[in-house]
Amino acid sequence: MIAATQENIGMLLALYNRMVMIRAFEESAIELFAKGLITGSTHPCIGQEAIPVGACSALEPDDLVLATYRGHGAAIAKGADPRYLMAELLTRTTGCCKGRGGSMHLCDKEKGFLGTNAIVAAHIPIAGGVALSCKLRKTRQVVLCFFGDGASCEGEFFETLNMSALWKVPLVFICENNGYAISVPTSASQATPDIADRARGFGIPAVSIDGNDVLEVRARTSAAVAHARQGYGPFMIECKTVRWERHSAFSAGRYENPEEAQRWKKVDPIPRFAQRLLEMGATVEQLNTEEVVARAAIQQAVEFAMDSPLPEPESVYEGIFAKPGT
Ligand SMILES: Cc1ncc(C[n+]2csc(CCOP(=O)(O)OP(=O)(O)O)c2C)c(N)n1
Ligand SMILES: [Mg+2]
Repeated sequence: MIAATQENIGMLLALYNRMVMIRAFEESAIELFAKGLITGSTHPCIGQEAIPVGACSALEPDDLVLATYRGHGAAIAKGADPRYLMAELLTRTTGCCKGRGGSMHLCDKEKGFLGTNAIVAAHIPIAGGVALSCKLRKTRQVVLCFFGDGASCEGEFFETLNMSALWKVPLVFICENNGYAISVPTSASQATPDIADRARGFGIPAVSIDGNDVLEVRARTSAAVAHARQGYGPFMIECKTVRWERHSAFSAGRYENPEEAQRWKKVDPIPRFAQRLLEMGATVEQLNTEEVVARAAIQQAVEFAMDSPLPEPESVYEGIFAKPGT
């Protein structure tokens, strides 16, 4: 329980700002995709903002994060500049990966954001390796790995659970259980209702929580991060949430039932947190100010990206291969 002091309200308003910023970023991404300005695909995390914001707010700045292709929000929550992220979505030279990655491959090493990945579950063993490196080098950093319910059916997930538990690496698994893998509901792919049970099977402590409650996500992640930092090994938090109206900005993965497509709105974490903030003593003006500031930052990010050049065709191999010896 967080006391309603002015200092705490300031911190909570900053979380609210981040959630609105992510929402605005995703709304812009959908708009730009519809205009044909984003090539490939883009996977909004609309309705799931409480998870990256709550979880990343429990980290120290030098802790490390890996996420999925639905990871724009995780990148923003870890502190990556939305201008460079938006420029990456539009494959501009100013993008965080110089326009080589696009929407599904965002990275900001300076901010400890080690990347999103288009291959389902492929980043989970990478996160295990990063956590092992932190342990061997005694850096005291903790690694946070976001992944979906669909990814939790992949062998790489189980292998990483096993080895990370065996080697007690400082890794926190954050499952974003949004109930669907494209068009497959978890009821058709999971034998048990809680994905957290799988971690327990490997001796990893795990909890299933309401992923649309940003303060719950923050509190649980803080405890898990402390556990990992103290050398007790991995921890898993299953955040139950509801996916937005389709899998990606493409029409693929739409819910067949139109009512289901709107289900996320009933549990939207942003108005829910706004209500909580008002009850804790924040004012409507304060919330409005955060909203205006967050949306203006994304408007600037879009303008920055649109004004940035596309890479020259002859630069196609630049920044792709490591130079020998580096
Ligand atoms: C190894 C692999 N298999 C299949 C795909 C195609 N694919 C892309 S997203 C996705 C669903 C993943 O669902 P989930 O892990 O629940 O994440 P969500 O999209 O719900 O965030 C699939 C099967 C892929 N990208 N990689
Ligand atoms: Mg899913």
